[in-house]
Amino acid sequence: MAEGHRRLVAVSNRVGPLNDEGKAGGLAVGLSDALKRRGGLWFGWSGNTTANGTFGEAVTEVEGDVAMTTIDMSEEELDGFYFGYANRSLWPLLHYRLDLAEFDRQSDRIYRSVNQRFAARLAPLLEDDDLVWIHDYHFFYLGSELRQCGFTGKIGYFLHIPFCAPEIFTALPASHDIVRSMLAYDVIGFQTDTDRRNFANFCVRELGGEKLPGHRVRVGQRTVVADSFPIGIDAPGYARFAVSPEAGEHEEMVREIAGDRLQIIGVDRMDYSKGLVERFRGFERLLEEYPENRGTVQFLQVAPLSRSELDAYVELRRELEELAGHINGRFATLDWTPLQIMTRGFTRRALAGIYRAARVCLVTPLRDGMNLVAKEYVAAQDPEDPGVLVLSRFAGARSELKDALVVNPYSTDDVARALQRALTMPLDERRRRWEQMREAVFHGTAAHWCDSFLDRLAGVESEEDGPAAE
Ligand code: GDG
Repeated sequence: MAEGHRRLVAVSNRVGPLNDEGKAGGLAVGLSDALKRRGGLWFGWSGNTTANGTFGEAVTEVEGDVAMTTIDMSEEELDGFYFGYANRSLWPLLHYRLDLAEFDRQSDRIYRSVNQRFAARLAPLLEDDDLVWIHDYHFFYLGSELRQCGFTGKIGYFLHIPFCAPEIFTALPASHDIVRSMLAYDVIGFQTDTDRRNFANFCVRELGGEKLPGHRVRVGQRTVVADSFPIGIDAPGYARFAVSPEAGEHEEMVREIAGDRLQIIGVDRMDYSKGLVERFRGFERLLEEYPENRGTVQFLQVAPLSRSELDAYVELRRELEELAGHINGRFATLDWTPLQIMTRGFTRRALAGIYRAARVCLVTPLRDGMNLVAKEYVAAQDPEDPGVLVLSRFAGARSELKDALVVNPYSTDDVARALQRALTMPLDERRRRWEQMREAVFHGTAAHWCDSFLDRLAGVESEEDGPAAE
């Protein structure tokens, strides 16, 4: 690691956990791995709100070489910043759901002020040769706010979710402010080439910028690197999880309950971007069009509740439960329930065992930055008898997992056909496809993602020859 001597300072909305247990999501797993290997500081929100309505002081806990510094925010800030701007405006917009995006100036104002306050608390903790790495759509303005506080060291930014087409992004009233402020970063990382291109095209078309060789973009006097760095998983670690005793118990349990039936699995936070309604309809179509599957397959959807404070998520849960009831009502027999949906989560090891027991994994988001479930499913398979991945063309993972069965998740027929093909695929074809995907997952690991981003950040010459042009 060329930049090994520099301290890593990672910033994300939620901080920790550092261990590999519990229900940590993709971002936490990738970052905790990086921090455990290199040491450093992890900065973010504590998960708590202050009783007295003020923004809290920074509190630090140290575990080994990693310091975790968190701050509280007020209820009003949480509401405007997190539930409001981040999850009612940015999340739907960046996932191409303009129909669900809400824009109001109050949450825009709070989002900016929370970014400013995070910067004010973080800046005094920074040293000039730190590598600061800011994560995700909660903190678009944080880099420029840190510059306002006088920090002149390297700052990188990684967007975990898609960067939508400029035609969509311009609907956001603050779209120009956001992209201009992003120019304060030295390296801006995206999951895929499509996201990187969308960002560069926005700079060209909306801000009069130009694309330069080496995946750089110039706007006015300011040049930044805007490139893709696809995130991965700790593949060897995950493969070990899948043969751990806890995984084994769960694998056994699923196999026992399934008996001779083939198991189909889906694992997603309950989020409208994951295409769950369309997926359930695809499963229903399978049972309609290919009746030989009635009584011989079963579908388990694990869907831990997420952001249940927001109406769109409450509505989604209602719709999914109703649809599951409808499908079961229509096809169930006394001894067979076709579809089961579970909103409780599992430990990571248990989940690895469940993946291993499933013949097919359905990963059919309508849009997804990457989708780590697809990679985990591949890593968890038994090499002698691997399952089949059905993958949306709109998941970032699609560009690496070329031997998945790729579907258009909006097409019920396409999903049903792919499911039928997956359920009837001969062992030699399953093995051949899985081996290609395994190769990709073991090549593009979380460690690789992290090192390639930080090497690029450490190596970049600052091309700050003045503020971005107006
Ligand atoms: C965002 C982007 C991008 C799920 N259920 C349980 C559980 N999970 C874990 C999975 C996986 C993680 O949550 C979900 O990661 P994804 O990548 O699939 O999706 P998002 O949460 O939307 O993540 C995404 C990611 O950031 C990283 O950049 O890939 O595109 O949207 O690790 O296993 N974990 C446990 N129990 C569960 O029930 N323990």
